[in-house]
Amino acid sequence: MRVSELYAPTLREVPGEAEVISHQLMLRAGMLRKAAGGVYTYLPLAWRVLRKIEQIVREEMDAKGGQELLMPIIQPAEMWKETGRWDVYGDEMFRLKDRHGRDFCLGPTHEEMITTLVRADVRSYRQLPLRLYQIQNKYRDEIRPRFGLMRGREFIMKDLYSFDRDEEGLDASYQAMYDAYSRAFTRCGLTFRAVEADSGAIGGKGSHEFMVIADSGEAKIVYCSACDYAANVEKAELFSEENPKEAALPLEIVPTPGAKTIEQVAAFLQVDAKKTIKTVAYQTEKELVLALVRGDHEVNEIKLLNELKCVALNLAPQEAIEAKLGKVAGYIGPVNVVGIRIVADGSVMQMYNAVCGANETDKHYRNVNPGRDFKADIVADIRLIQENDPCPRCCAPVKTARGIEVGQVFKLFTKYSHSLKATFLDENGKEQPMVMGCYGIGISRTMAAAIEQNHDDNGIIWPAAIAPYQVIVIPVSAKDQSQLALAEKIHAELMANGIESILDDRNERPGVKFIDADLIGYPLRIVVGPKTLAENKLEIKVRRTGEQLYLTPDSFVGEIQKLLAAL
Ligand code: 9G3
Repeated sequence: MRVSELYAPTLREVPGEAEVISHQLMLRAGMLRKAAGGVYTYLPLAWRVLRKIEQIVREEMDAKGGQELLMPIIQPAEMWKETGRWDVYGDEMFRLKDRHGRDFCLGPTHEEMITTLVRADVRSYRQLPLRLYQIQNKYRDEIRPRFGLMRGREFIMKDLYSFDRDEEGLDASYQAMYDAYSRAFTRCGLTFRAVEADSGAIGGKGSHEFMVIADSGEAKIVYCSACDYAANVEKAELFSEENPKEAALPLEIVPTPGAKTIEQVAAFLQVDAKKTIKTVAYQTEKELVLALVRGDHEVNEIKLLNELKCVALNLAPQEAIEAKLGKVAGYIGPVNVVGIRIVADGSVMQMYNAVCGANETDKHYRNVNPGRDFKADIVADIRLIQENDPCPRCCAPVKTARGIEVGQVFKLFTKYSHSLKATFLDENGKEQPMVMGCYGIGISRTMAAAIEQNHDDNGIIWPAAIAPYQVIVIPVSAKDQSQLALAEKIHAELMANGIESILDDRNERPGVKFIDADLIGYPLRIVVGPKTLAENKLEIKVRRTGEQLYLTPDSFVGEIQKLLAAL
């Protein structure tokens, strides 16, 4: 390829709407152009990167028995109605009607599609396990598409679905995918961690998310400083913290004028926040509930939602609280509450002589002893893990980081095979539901994540395995025929040896060429200039390290291949 022919309109300025570096750099490097909010055209350089990521993923899927197919993007509503999900996903689902008025959606995911396909043809245990996957556009009408490809409304996903005869088979598929993901992201040159993730209503150890560690990541993860524990904060479990035993003192109500927040109450009553109970009122689709955590902790709303087995969970609006407890916002508490379910974090139930709201304005209770002064309908781990909390595996302090979710592996068990009646006959001719897993990789998001993790002030630094081209050859002056001729020769020899080279044959000042090469992020740069001819040496620059080295024009290919293998 020649830069003079390449469609990669680079920009000097950073477009205003781009908030994260990967979005800024893909626009500036002439890789991406926006068609609409969250909808992009991948220009040639980006498409070359995406195809490399896809190919790495394909190889790892195939190595684990994956069979690639391609399902429709447009999906009939009927199958979504069969699983009851047509009405669960509201505006996030792109819906349309055909000319006969029949309902369809643009596929946000393909559990319904793949299970409907397999149930028609798989009748016997002999046909299992099956691991079927596709690499295809997905559509989700995000309320606020942003961060470029990180949260788009159309994005490329590899989604694989496994069908096994039992949970043992599912565990094997899950492990196979877990390993394949680790290999694929390693080959893409990414630093990532697999973290335990919330598996929703299915619960259990049903899901891991693969996170590329980056400050711009939307996901918050915790990882242990001592063992290999790592989890999405939504999922991270916690011990109930024991407290030193105290004699239960008599309950008393005390005036706390204007002290509403934990900090205000703790200061007013001269107690540590750890001795207060934080009461938060939530509204589900069924009821108002009170969630209790220790004053220095936060409610983990995903855990609470899973405990309550509800579909919607929001902070209760003032009027809902008043209807049940009166005008006492800021002073609510669990003591003497009737007709409202109370969910308490385990650590609350270990407290002695605590402080909590008295359900009276400007009043709090002291010496509250859980069990004596109030009962909890549910006692569970509903608190949000925080930096330095004890690791649930080894008690060492946990650290927090932000991550970009690039992959997710998920045990579905019989969730879809049950609702869609995808069954097979076992050895004894008994009808059994297939046991499923689903496994997604955000291909386009992985490209963005690679940039988030590999860039500097001059632009992108591509890992060699996914770079749009591996080497750029730059004649210092394209007007100098001898320089251009030698550059052409070098370029041709690289290509002849299977190295993807691009030649910057533009009639531009060398500085402009160097700036563009650094912005686009080719791993290696070979400069052909006056010195090359006079002293018979090629100047090589390694983009990642800035290292400069010299090779002789008649034996450079081997060295270039060695350099690339390490990048
Ligand atoms: C929808 C819409 C958005 C969605 C879903 C359905 C997320 C939906 C979860 C998954 C689970 C796995 C296979 C690949 C890996 C992830 N957003 N999910 O089911 F209708 Cl509008 O997609 N699916």
